[in-house]
Amino acid sequence: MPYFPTGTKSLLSKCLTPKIWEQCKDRRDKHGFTFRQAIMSGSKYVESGVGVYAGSHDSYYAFAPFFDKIIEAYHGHKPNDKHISSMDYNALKCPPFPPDEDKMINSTRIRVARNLAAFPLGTCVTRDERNQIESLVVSALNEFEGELKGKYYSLAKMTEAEKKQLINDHFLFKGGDKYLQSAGLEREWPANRGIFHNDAKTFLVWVNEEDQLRIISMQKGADILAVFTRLSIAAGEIEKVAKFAHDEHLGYITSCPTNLGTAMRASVHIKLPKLMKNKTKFDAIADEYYVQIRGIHGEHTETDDGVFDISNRRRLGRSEKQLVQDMIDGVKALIEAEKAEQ
Ligand code: ADP
Ligand code: CIR
Repeated sequence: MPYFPTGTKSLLSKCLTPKIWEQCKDRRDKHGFTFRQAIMSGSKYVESGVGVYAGSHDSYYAFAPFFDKIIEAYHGHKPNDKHISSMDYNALKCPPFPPDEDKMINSTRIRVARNLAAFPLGTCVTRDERNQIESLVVSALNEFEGELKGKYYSLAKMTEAEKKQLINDHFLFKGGDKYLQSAGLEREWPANRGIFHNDAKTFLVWVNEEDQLRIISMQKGADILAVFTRLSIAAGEIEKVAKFAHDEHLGYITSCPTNLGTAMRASVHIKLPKLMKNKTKFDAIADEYYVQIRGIHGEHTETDDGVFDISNRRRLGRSEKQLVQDMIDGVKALIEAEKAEQ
C-alpha cells in the first residue's frame, strides 16, 4: 500500500483505506489497466489534490469500491445517483454586465472534455489507437462550415515559436505536466497530439491530451452567453459523428474523475486586485458559490498581476447550463466583494 506522509491531503490518501487496497490491489479493468496504474499519480506526487486517473470507462466499475468513494467525496454523487445533461443556452440567466463590471473581465472560456466510446482512455491507448483517434476526430472536424470552419495543426509539426505563442495566448495545452505524465497520458509525446481551430480562435479542439477531445469556445470580454451558445452548437455537431463514452450515472467519461459528468469548465479571467489581499474572504465566497480559483496560465499556476481564473468547481450530477450559472453567480459575488474592498 502506498505510504502517505503525515499532512497528505489528497483524496487518494483519504479514500484508500487498507480494506479498499486489499479489495482492489490486484484488479485490472477490461482493457488491462491495473488499479496500481490508476493510483500511480497520487502515490508518486503526494501533494496531488486528487491523485487518481481511470484507464477506461470500465475502470470506474472494475475499481468501484475505490472510485465510488472518490466520486462521492469530490462530487457528492452517490452510486445510484443519475447525471442529467443540458446545454440549453436559452435557459441561462446571464444579462450583460454593467460597463464598470464588464471591464473587469478580460476573457471567457468554456471547455468540455470528451472521449470516444470505441477506445480506452488516453492513459491506456496504444500508439496505433491514438493515431486512429486523431484521424477520426480530424476528419469529422474538417467537415465543419461557417463560423466553426478551421484547420488542424499537428503538435509534432509546429515550430517551438508557434507552440510558445499559442500557449502564451492561452489557446494550447502546455505538455510536461507531471501528474499527466505519471498517469501515462504523455506517452510518445508529441505524436498524434494537436489542435484544431477556426481563424478567429474562438472555437478550438485539443486532440489526445488529458482527454481525447477538449472542445473549447472562447473569446475576449464577458459575453458568457455567446461563448456557451457556440460551445453547445459545436459539441452537438461533433457528437453527431463521434460516439462519446457516456452513461446515465457518470455522464461523460473522462480520465480524471474530477471532470466526470459535464466534463465542463466554464471560466473567466477577471481582475480582482483588492480582493486577492483578503484571502479569507476570497476563499469563503469561492466556497459558497462552488467556484474554483486558479492562476491564469493554467492549472497549478499562480497569479502575477491580480488576474484570476474563476470557474465552476462542480461537474457531475448537474447540467452544463446549471454549472455555467454557478460560475456566473460566483463571478457576480466576487465582483461585489472587489468593489466593497478599500
Ligand atoms: P483546462 O483545459 O482544464 O480548463 P487549464 O486551467 O490548464 O485547463 O487551462 C488551459 C488553458 O486555457 C490555459 O492556457 C489557460 O490560461 C486558458 N484559459 C482558461 N480559462 C481562460 C479564460 N477565461 N480566458 C482565457 N484563457 C483561459
Ligand atoms: C491532482 O490530483 O492534483 C491532479 N491530478 C489534477 C486533478 C484535477 N484538478 C483539480 O481538481 N483541480
